[in-house]
Amino acid sequence: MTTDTGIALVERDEKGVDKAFRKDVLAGLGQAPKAIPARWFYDEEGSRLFERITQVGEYYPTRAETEILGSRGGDFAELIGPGRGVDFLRESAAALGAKFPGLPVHPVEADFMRRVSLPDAVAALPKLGFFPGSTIGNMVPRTAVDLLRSMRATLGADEGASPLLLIGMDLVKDSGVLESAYDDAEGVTAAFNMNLLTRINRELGGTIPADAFAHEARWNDDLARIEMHLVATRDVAFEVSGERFTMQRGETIHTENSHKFTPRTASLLLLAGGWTPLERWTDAKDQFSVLLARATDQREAP
Ligand code: AVJ
Repeated sequence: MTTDTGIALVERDEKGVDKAFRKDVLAGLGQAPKAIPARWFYDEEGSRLFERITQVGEYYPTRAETEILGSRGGDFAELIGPGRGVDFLRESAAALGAKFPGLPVHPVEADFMRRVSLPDAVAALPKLGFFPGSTIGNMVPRTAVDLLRSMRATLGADEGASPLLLIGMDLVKDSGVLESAYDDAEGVTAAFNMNLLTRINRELGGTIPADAFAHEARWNDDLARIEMHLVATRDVAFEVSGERFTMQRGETIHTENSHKFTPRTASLLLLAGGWTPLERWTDAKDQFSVLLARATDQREAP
């Protein structure tokens, strides 16, 4: 992968190992409790499994968000107005170009956790950021605030017309519904979680016995989030990149957080990140929300 500036996004060592992956896995397995960032789920197989998750019956977020986006086009158009540049992922660029021949598409591949420099073609346009899927929920609040702030910078807040942000945020609901959404009967989410071990074994020369681990989705009520863990079902020892690790039965590797919001916590998170909520929409069953926000101007006085 390269960025728009041609700088390699993935740094590899002489053996072709992704250095950041190895660093995160070794650090994560070396700490207590063990935890590995969720971004490493998405190798080719993980991305394919995530696509399947969006289609299983219990995983409601994608359907609920798609319902909102499909039914509220008129509201968005009215509030957003014409003439804002939109940025898209490269994978969807060709498809979008074919579907909307009149829409110029400028794909940029970059790490969105940092300020991204946008193509010159959209430099002068007022911007609308679009961040669907409740991906913001994968971050702990501190990191989510950092991301919201870097989005302000990417979209040119404090440099002319204030940018807008259309963002999907999943809602707190019955914990049984949430746990099923992250532990579907068909086992697709379990396969998605377990694939991380396969990836570690393949890419980092790991010897983790997959049969010693089970997928678990837990609702953490204090922090309002679903946690995904890989639970050791027996005492286990293994190596990764030549380093040895042991786990006791019942010990877990924490692999993902998916925070859920109420209208107030969603609003507070956006405000903390420098965005003022303007409007909020939900699907018919009130499962998921999409919010429109405007970059808040800096001010010292109340
Ligand atoms: C794409 C990150 C929003 O947290 O719901 C789905 C990922 N993990 N099932 C989510 C995911 C397990 C998903 N996000």
